[in-house]
Formats: sequence, C-alpha cells, structure tokens
Amino acid sequence: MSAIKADRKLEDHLPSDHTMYASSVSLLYSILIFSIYFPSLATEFLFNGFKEAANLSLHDSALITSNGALQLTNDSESQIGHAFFPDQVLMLHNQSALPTALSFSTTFVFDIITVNGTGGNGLAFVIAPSEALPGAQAGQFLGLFGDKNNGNSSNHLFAIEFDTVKAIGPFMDPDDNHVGVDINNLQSNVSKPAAYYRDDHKTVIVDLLSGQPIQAWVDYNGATNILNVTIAPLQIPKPGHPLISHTIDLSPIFKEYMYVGFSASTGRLTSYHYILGWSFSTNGVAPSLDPIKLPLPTIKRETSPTSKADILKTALISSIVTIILVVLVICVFRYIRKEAMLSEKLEDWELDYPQRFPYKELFKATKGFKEMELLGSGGFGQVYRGILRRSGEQVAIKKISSNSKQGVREFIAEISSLGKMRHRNVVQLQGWCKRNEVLLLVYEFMPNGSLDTFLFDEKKSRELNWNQRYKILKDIAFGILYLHEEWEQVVIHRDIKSNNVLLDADMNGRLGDFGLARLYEHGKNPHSTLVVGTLGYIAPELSYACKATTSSDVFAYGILLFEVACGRRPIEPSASSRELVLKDWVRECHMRENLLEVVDPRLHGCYVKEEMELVLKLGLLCSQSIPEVRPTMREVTQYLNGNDSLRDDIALVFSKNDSLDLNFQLMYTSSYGGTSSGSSVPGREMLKS
Ligand SMILES: *[C@@H]1O[C@H](CO)[C@@H](O)[C@H](O)[C@H]1NC(C)=O
Ligand SMILES: *[C@@H]1O[C@H](CO)[C@@H](O)[C@H](O)[C@H]1NC(C)=O
Ligand SMILES: *[C@@H]1O[C@H](CO)[C@@H](O)[C@H](O)[C@H]1NC(C)=O
Ligand SMILES: *[C@@H]1O[C@H](CO)[C@@H](O)[C@H](O)[C@H]1NC(C)=O
Ligand SMILES: *[C@@H]1O[C@H](CO)[C@@H](O)[C@H](O)[C@H]1NC(C)=O
Ligand SMILES: *[C@@H]1O[C@H](CO)[C@@H](O)[C@H](O)[C@H]1NC(C)=O
Ligand SMILES: *[C@@H]1O[C@H](CO)[C@@H](O)[C@H](O)[C@H]1NC(C)=O
Ligand SMILES: *[C@@H]1O[C@H](CO)[C@@H](O)[C@H](O)[C@H]1NC(C)=O
Ligand SMILES: *[C@H]1O[C@@H](CO)[C@H](O)[C@@H](O)[C@@H]1NC(C)=O
Ligand SMILES: CC(=O)N[C@H]1CO[C@H](CO)[C@@H](O)[C@@H]1O
Repeated sequence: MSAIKADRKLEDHLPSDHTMYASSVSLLYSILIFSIYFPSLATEFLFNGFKEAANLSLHDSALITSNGALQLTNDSESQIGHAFFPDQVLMLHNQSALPTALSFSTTFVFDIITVNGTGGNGLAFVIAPSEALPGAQAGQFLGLFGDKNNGNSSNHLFAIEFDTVKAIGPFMDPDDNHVGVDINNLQSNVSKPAAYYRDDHKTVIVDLLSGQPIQAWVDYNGATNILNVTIAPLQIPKPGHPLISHTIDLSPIFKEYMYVGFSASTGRLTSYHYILGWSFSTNGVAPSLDPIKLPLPTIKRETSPTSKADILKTALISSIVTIILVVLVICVFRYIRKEAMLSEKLEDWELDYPQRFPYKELFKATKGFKEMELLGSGGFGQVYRGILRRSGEQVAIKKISSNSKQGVREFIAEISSLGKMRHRNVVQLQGWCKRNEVLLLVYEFMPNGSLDTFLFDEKKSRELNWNQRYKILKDIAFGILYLHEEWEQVVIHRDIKSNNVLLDADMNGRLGDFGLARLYEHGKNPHSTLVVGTLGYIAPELSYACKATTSSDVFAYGILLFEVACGRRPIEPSASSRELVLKDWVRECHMRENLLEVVDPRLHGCYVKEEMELVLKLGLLCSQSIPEVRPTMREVTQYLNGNDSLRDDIALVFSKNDSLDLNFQLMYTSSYGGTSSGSSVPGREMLKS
C-alpha cells in the first residue's frame, strides 16, 4: 500500500575528481565514503501511507495504525504526538561565508477527526534541530514549545501550524480555523484563515475540522526566500495561487542538519490527528502523492455535530425531518380517525335491504355534512346537497336524528320497498343509510326547492303565476293518486303540505318525504293517542281514530289547495281571528258567497276564474270533517282535469247543509294538544293560550 522511495542521491555538483575512479569497485567504495562523510546531501522521499518501511520516529502518543495512517493523537485530553523522518536532513549550506537555507518542497495529507464535542488543538509541520522538542506542552502549544521557551531564538524551530482553536493569550490567533507560519514562536509571523483560491481568485474556506482529508503544500525557495503555503481538500488539485506567500530568510533559523516531521496536541478540546501520506524533497518539487493509495483514518467521524456549519446543517435537517414526521403522524392519525369515524358497524338485517349507501360515500358526497351544503332544516331533520362520487349525480340527503331505535328497522323495511316507486310526480328515493342514531335518506335532487318558499317568501323574489300553481296542484294530485291507488300497495303519505311539495328544474311538482311520518309512528308508544303530520293539515278524525287513511291525505291536500290559491299558511297567527285558520276563513267567505275574497293578492287578479273557483271548492270538499264524504284522489284528479260531468256533483255538495263542519274548529283546537309530530308551526303558541 505504501511505498518508500527514500533514496538519497549524491548531488551532481560533487567534486569532479570523483569520476576519475575507473573501476566500479572503487566507485562503490567512494560512494560509501561519501555516504559516511556527506550524509543526506539531498533528500527526497514519498510515503503513500506509512504501513511498510516508513520507519518514522514516533514519540509520545504518535502511532501507526494497522492500515498505515500516522495517528499523532487520539481524542484523549492533553495529548502530544511527534513523528519525524528518522534521518537528519541537510537544510543549510554552511560552507561559505554566507550560509543559505536549502530550497525544499513538501506535501502531505492530514485528516482531523472529532468524535465528540469540539475539535482541538491542531497539528503542525515541523523542521526542528532535534527529534526531542524541549519543554513542549500540549493544548495551544501544539506540542512545539512550552511557556518557558516560546519565542526564544535558540529554539531554531520552523513550523507551519494548522490550528483549530483560537488561543487566548499572546498568540494572536485570527480565528479557530487558520494556517500560520511559526518561527521560534507560536505567535505566527503570518497566518490566514484556512482556505484556498480558485482560479478566478475567489476564496473557498476549508474547514480543518470537517473530517475530510486535506492536502497541504509547503514550498520554499532558498534563493528568493519565498515561502508558499497552499491547502485544499484532497479531491481538489493543487491551487495555482498559494494561500500564504511570505518572504522570509530561513538561514538564521535552520541549522545545517535538521529533522522534519509533525507535531500535534490536544487540550481540553480533542481530536484524532492523522497524517495519511507525505512526500518531501530538497531536490525540486516534492513527488506527488497517490490519493488512491492513502489509508483511511481508522476512526470514523460520527454524525454528531462538530462544527458550527455542521450543527446548523444537522439542526436544519433534523428539524425538517421532524416536521415531516410530525406532519406524517398527524396525517396518519387524522386518516385513521376519519376512517374510524366513517367505518360502520352493520346490523345483520341492514344487509337485507339493497338500497343501502355506505356512510363514507354520503360523508364524502356532502363534504362531511358541511354547513355550506345545507339546503334546509325542518321538523324531521336537515337536508344536505351532495354529489355522489360514483355517478357524479346530485342528490339531496336527508339526515334524520331518530332517538327511537325500535322504529328504524321497520321503517327501513318500508323505505326500501318505497324506493322502488317510480312516478314523475314523486321524488324518487335512491337509498338510505343508517349509522348509530342517524338515518340518512338519499333523494333525487330538486333544484327549485319546495313550494312553500315560492308561496310564502317574505322577499317575494320567487313568484309563481296561476298557470304554474294550477299545474303544480295537478301534478301533486297525480302523485298522491299514484301512492294511493296505482302502486302495488296503498301508501299513505301522512304529511302532505307545501313544504313537502318539491319543484324540479322544469317547475313540475313532485311529492316528497312520503311515509316519513311513519317513522315517528313506529317509534312511539302504540298505546298513546298519537297524531303525526303537521299542524294545520291534520284531519280532525285523526285525533280520535288515530289511524291515517287515504282520506286524511285528501284532507291535507285540500288544505294545500287553499294555500296555493290564497298564498298564505293554513294557520296565520298575525291574521285576525276571523282569518286565523285558513280553512274556516275560506268556508266563511264561501257561505257569504264571496269566495274569491280569499285569492292571493300577489296574483294581482291574473288567474282563470273557473279554475280558481274549482280549486277553492275542491279544497272545501276535501277538507270536510267527515272522512267518508271527502272525494278520492282519483276524483280530485278528474275535477282538476275538467271533467264536466263532475261539476254537478260539486254544486250538489255545496247546496247541502254544511253542518258536517260545524264543530270542526272546536275539534281541531283540542286535537293538536301534544299530538302533533312536533314540527314547528307558527301559531302553535297562540292556539295554546
Ligand atoms: C528503521 O530504524 C531502525 C532503527 O532506527 C533500523 O534498525 C532499521 O533498519 C530501519 N529500517 C528501515 C527500513 O529504514
Ligand atoms: C490515547 O493515547 C494515550 C497515549 O498513548 C493513551 O494513554 C490513552 O489511553 C489513549 N486513549 C484512548 C482513548 O485510546
Ligand atoms: C469524548 O469521549 C471520550 C470517551 O468517549 C471522553 O473521554 C471525552 O471526555 C469526550 N470528550 C468530549 C469533549 O466530550
Ligand atoms: C533561551 O533559551 C536558552 C537555552 O535554553 C536560555 O539559556 C535562555 O535564557 C533563554 N532566553 C530567554 C529569554 O528565555
Ligand atoms: C510561490 O507562489 C508564487 C505565486 O504566488 C510563485 O510565483 C512562486 O514561484 C512560488 N514559489 C514557490 C517556491 O513555489
Ligand atoms: C556550520 O558548520 C560548522 C562546521 O561544520 C559548524 O561548526 C557550525 O555550527 C555550523 N553552523 C550552523 C549554523 O549550523
Ligand atoms: C268523468 O267522470 C266520470 C265519473 O267519475 C267518469 O266516468 C268519466 O270517465 C270521466 N271522464 C273523463 C274524461 O275523465
Ligand atoms: C243544516 O243543519 C243544521 C243542523 O244539522 C240544521 O239545524 C239546519 O236547519 C240545516 N239547514 C239546512 C238549510 O238544511
Ligand atoms: C518572525 O520572523 C522571525 C525571523 O525573521 C523574527 O525574528 C520574528 O520576530 C518574527 N515574528 C513575528 C511575530 O513577526
Ligand atoms: C323559478 C325558478 O327558480 N326556476 C328555476 C328552476 O331551476 C332551474 C334549474 O336550476 C332554473 O334554471 C330555473 O330558473
């Protein structure tokens, strides 16, 4: 791995008579003689690692590691390590009257590795008169001097220091990462922050404690007295411009023969100091080192921060990693929580009804039942707009909080059979979902909302002309007829009112929420007298018969007819007592033969008189107190379609004594008490009092 080429050549300018010895034997003899009397006239050696044959003189803590690196110190405190080329090197031409220092050139690769804490104290290339450096101290003295002899010119010591600690005291170190030229004194004659110059003369800082191998070149020209010091990371070729170029005459410093080598020390701060390769020449440029052959330091730098830049970098990286981790954990946590929230425990029977939607799908469709998607809320719960992911279809999702568990199962059974209904005047139920106490019903989306917003809108921004109103009434009549007679089983709506009349994009009337009132019926105590529906639409017989029939739907439809014709609610608390209950008011006006007095003023007289009269009379017919005398929905649709043969029937009915309804108001008032489904009805309080 390493190689030695420590050949000591005789210089060319040896005495010329030397060549007169002809025979090879005497030549060899004379070389031997010269070797004895003029040892090391010029020195050149190259060590790519020190494993074999280097034979350095090691002192104190210095050692050669098993793979051939020179370790000057380990990272124990207050260590000193010295290592020297074993032979003396001629450094001064001492024969003439004017002694001159020899030119020399050296290059070496060092590596300072700090395992823990902050590194210290540094290393130095040394040219000294003896291998023993008298009085040398550890720490900031770098093992070169001690406080007794620092600065004494009798030291004859030349050093290039690579200092990693800014010493306190008289040394005037510029910083904790510098290169300096020391002569007899640790106060450098010249020192510069460790760096190299790029070809464009820009300075690049070299961190001595980076743990990376760093190459240094020291070149001295004895004729011009110019000393150049250059450093660069190992992978960078020798920079063209030296870091330090200093004019100094080394002849007073050098003795004739000197020792060349290295010194390093640790103090309170510690590092491993390594030399990985070294070449030296007093005969021109030092031979190049082969980076491939250099040993690696045996101590691996740990990831623990050692320099400020590293601390920053590590802190930055670790904080980024921490942030990413935290975000990840939060995401995972939220995902798990959301999944747990959206997961559902199904009861066995729920699987029997195929129109079931997964809760997750509805949750996503409504963006988590956001306020923004809320279309409205009423007695039965909230309605949200949603977009189903699977089809992109818009739906209305009704969220019903039912605190009665027992009714839900029967209700779903019923609902899923109702889901099979198809009629153009019935809002189609697309499916359902049950989750804990919450029941979700998925309906076709009706873009124009419910009829009551058109009839009672305070802002009067949404208006309906008579043709539209009449059309809607007919649509709803056909819808109810479908429920009552045309589907496979009789379905009683139980809650017909303008709020449950929905309008599609073409303003067709569609009956919604059929059968919903049943849910409450199922859930309640069957023994209690119970009426479900909405106050004002509840047929009087329900208060005692307690059994919803198609006739009670017809009664509610009659009230709906009044609402549409008169443009007001069935019970109007702000109206005079005469007009309080819409049905009674219409009846009274009819008795006074002034039926058209009740017509919605918002129509401004724009309506077909015959149709209006038909609607009002039909309303009277449907809202009779005795269920048996009310028409069927089929008859209602025929009236509305203008079956003239029925006109006479109406006339007949109204010619009769209307005693049927004499005590209606009385019954009505007593029937609401505690029996309504609880939907908010204006005027309820007033009626109570
Ligand atoms: C190393 O030095 C020792 C004594 O200093 C000497 O005996 C030995 O021959 C040297 N070996 C080499 C390879 O120079
Ligand atoms: C460091 O080197 C010194 C001197 O050789 C030795 O006494 C000490 O045990 C070494 N410390 C470690 C941690 O190896
Ligand atoms: C570094 O670690 C060694 C042993 O693990 C310990 O003796 C030494 O004091 C430590 N140095 C610093 C500066 O923490
Ligand atoms: C310098 O060192 C020499 C030899 O060790 C000593 O005699 C002399 O007193 C020292 N000079 C100073 C100023 O310390
Ligand atoms: C020192 O560097 C200068 C350039 O800054 C160069 O001209 C000179 O030759 C160098 N001297 C040695 C001994 O390398
Ligand atoms: C120069 O050489 C002479 C004899 O070899 C020696 O006595 C003297 O100390 C030398 N001077 C230096 C500075 O080495
Ligand atoms: C009119 O009503 C009568 C009696 O209900 C019915 O027989 C007849 O078919 C109806 N005509 C039309 C056109 O609906
Ligand atoms: C209407 O019926 C009531 C009570 O049933 C009766 O007193 C009244 O005379 C009847 N009026 C007519 C016109 O039949
Ligand atoms: C460094 O150079 C030597 C020899 O030239 C001088 O004797 C010293 O005084 C000088 N030291 C400083 C700090 O400049
Ligand atoms: C009167 C009214 O609001 N009609 C609207 C019904 O819905 C469709 C589709 O959204 C709209 O285009 C109509 O303006």
